[in-house]
Amino acid sequence: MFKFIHAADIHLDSPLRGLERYDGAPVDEIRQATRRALENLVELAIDQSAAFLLVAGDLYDGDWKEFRTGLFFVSQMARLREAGIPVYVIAGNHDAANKMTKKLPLPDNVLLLSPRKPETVRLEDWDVAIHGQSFAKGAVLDNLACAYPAGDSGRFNIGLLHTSATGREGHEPYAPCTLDDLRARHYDYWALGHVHTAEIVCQDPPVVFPGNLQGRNIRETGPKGCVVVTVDDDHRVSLEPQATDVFRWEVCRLTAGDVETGYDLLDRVRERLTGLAQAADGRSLAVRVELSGACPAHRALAAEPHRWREEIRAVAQDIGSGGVWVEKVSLATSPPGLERQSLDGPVGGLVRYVEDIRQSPEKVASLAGELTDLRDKLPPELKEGPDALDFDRPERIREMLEQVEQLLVHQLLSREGAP
Ligand SMILES: [Mn+2]
Repeated sequence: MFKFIHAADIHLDSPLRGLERYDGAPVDEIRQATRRALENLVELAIDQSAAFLLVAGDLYDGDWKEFRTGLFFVSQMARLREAGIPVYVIAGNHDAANKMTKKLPLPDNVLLLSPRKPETVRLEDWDVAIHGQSFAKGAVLDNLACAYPAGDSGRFNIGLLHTSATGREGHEPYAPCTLDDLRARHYDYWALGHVHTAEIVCQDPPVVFPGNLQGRNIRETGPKGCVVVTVDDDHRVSLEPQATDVFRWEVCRLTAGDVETGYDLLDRVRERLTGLAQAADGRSLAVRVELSGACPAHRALAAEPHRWREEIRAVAQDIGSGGVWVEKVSLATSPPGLERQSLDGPVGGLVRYVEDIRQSPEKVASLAGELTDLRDKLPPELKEGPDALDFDRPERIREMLEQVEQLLVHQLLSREGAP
């Protein structure tokens, strides 16, 4: 029996984005988060007496801005050397061989596999063979897995691969491969990297994305960490995900339904944020609060959105031992059903017109086309990042239409002096 640890996408010293401009944001905690997560990984490997550690690409976020990034990695690997734990690393698209201009000698327990061709490392103590290949350049579009060698018979064979597999939303389609491509190698475990959301692609043989070690923005939500893999004497595998993150991102989605007043809604938000803070187990949290649904409270929220956003921030402030930060509040509630239907005249017509576009994929697509010129004029923060106005995604267009509808209805009704 032996254990090993499978990690990927450490993105050491990558900035965490989305809270920089927040008053009182825990800036140091955020800046150091990827380093603390790496320390947690190293401690875990030592605690578990791991036979070895695998890093399936994107150890670094890119070329080091300063040597300190590399030195920090070296210092952590030296701790593993003292514990007798070897480390096998492949480079991914972010730290591909042609991107890294600075170099430091690695401790002799660390091996970075070749970018030229698949390399095999045999560990006699454990009867293990590790097959892997680093990315030579950032954008590898070839199917690397197909060139991996057949497994050694009798050994526990591991494939170490940075890949988008058959494609995952939000991830560049690098070193693509299918599950059949992987199966054809007859390995006992595929240690994948690149996709930041943890996923067990297949149980038999295990094909695993551990996700990244530390969430870096609101798209990387929930616990982040690595997988502890236990292999018994018959080469049966059990998987145990372990969190290594020190700062967590969450989205709190709340469908308001029957909520009567803004204060009732605050109670619901408080309850949900308390639950998230408990699950975060002492870590600081950045939460995006998304409120939707047709509810009587809508009128009050739509009348004073700025005030209710601040009320929600205030609720977050007194929750949780590690601190809860509201990354953003999205107010997308709507008037209760009856009220909505009873809208007549031009306002009712407007609501039905917007609804008609939202329901029709063709109309959404044609609207997206009309918005192309606007895209070129957007400021950078609206072109990329978590809040980007991404006109290529139909669901984003529908979301914007809903917001536009609410804004217009509210403005029109309050000008008319209607109820
Ligand atoms: Mn990657």
